[in-house]
Amino acid sequence: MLLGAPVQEGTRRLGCDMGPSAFRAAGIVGTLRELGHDVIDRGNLAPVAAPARAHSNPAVRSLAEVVAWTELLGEAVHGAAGEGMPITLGGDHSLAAGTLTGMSRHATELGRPLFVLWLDAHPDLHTLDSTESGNLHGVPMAYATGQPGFEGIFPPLAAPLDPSRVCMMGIRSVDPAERRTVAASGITVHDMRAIDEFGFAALLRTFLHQVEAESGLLHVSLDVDFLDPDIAPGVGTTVPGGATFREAHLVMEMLHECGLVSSIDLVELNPFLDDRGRTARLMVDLVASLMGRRVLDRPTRSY
Ligand code: EXY
Ligand code: MN
Ligand code: MN
Ligand code: MN
Repeated sequence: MLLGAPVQEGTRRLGCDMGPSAFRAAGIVGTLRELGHDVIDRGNLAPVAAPARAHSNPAVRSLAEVVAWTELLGEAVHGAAGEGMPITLGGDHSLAAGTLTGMSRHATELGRPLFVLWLDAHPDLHTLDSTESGNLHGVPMAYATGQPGFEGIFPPLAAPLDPSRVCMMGIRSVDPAERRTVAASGITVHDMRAIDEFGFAALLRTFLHQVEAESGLLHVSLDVDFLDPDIAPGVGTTVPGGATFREAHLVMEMLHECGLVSSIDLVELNPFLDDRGRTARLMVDLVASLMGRRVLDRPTRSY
């Protein structure tokens, strides 16, 4: 099920709210239907306006709007998860606070652990107190893993993510406060240095084996800036040295073959910065690989 989430409030750079339209213009519905999937496009969601709320950190901005999106997406993704695989079309990465709220509730109801694969140049691990930019697309993983300061502001999660069930890949831009959280939290963070040395396949295989061993649900959060800017310019937070075309497709192909993916976020696409839809089309192609497109028939396999 496709959920359009034109979330813009988590970043100052305008354009992410056009992301859902760009995914549709790049043919995401037809591409998935050609692979045999029964695709329901729920259209774009829109939260009711919320009264502005300040925070003791003066840099924090659009807090009320991001909280409203979190509540709305939590409900929508929880409902969609009961009917199939929610694919949330962003919108900036603050939307992951909502999708993870919904999937946390769904996994808890099923009595299964929730795992997250975070594909991003950034760990998005700032708290409301530590963020310097005040852009809330930099905080969703701090919220989802139960870091302090979100209580009473964001909706409570059915169960905070166990950091040992979070794997980040592609990381190459980490702020000092996030560096401290990474060191203290137990989240598995494979920065591009680790990827260079060990490769995506070996590191991902280890994580997927853990998900399978615990009969977990796997939520995949794919930030466009995970990819190298040379192949994906349509994003506001580019960082050189990202995943190549084939590395990204390999990750998606392995995710399909493991059969463990329960839900997906596609975030930070900014069509205003794109090059004639090139990034949008690449993201749709990556989703096709995640959803089973292959050059040759390959058996699914256990990890
Ligand atoms: N860590 C920086 C900040 O907090 O502003 C940059 C965050 C970029 C977040 C994008 C969504 O991945
Ligand atoms: Mn991100
Ligand atoms: Mn449910
Ligand atoms: Mn990012």
